[in-house]
Amino acid sequence: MFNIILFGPPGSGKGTQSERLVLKYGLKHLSTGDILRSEIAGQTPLGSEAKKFMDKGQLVPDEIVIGMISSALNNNTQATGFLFDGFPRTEAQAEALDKLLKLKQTEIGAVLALLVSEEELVQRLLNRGLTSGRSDDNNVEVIRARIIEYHQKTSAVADYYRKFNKVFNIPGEGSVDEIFEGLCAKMDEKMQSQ
Ligand code: B4P
Repeated sequence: MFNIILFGPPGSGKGTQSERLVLKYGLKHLSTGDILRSEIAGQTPLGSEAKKFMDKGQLVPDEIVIGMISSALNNNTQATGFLFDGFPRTEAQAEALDKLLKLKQTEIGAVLALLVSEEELVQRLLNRGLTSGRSDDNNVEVIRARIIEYHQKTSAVADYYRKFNKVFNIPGEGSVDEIFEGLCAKMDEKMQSQ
């Protein structure tokens, strides 16, 4: 089983590249952002709680997202590997994920970190906001708040996995194809050395 985390700030291409990586490597895609948006669309109690945070550009509380990932792992016992997209986003989430994977006698094989400048992130998210209908994409202040949350809480996740030599930086600017090639080169190298 080979599990990866696709890591990076909001708008760095995690969702875009995840779609391609899961097709190529047969991984099960787990995106906490997608799960939260489907809870909001289904008007569930979890969704209405999460929306309060997402609309302000804040992270949803750890206990909510850790519970979601725990259920998703239990519901996908046949998976041959997971791609975690947008999770973990805090050190507490990273520690919880490691414990959940250990119970399943597996671990994170690599953290692929997409590097993108802040101005490019803001531009991409504003562009997506023109068509996505996402309330967290169409307001520059909310976008900046998401980037601040990333620096204050999420960048520590990379430091956590760096202690285990699992973080690999991948250039995240350029065409979607070029970035995908960079990701695949590192994936292939890590899978072969496993
Ligand atoms: P997410 O759904 O994870 O969304 P994201 O970080 O905004 O986007 P992503 O990085 O996947 O987007 P992509 O670059 O592909 O999170 C949304 C919110 O949910 C969070 O703010 C938080 O509130 C909550 N949440 C989710 N997980 C959580 C957790 N674990 N804990 C707490 N809260 C959590 O796409 C961006 C745009 O760039 C697209 O329009 C795309 O087409 C474009 N793009 C992609 N690659 C490009 C390229 N190479 N060149 C130009 N444009 C590109």
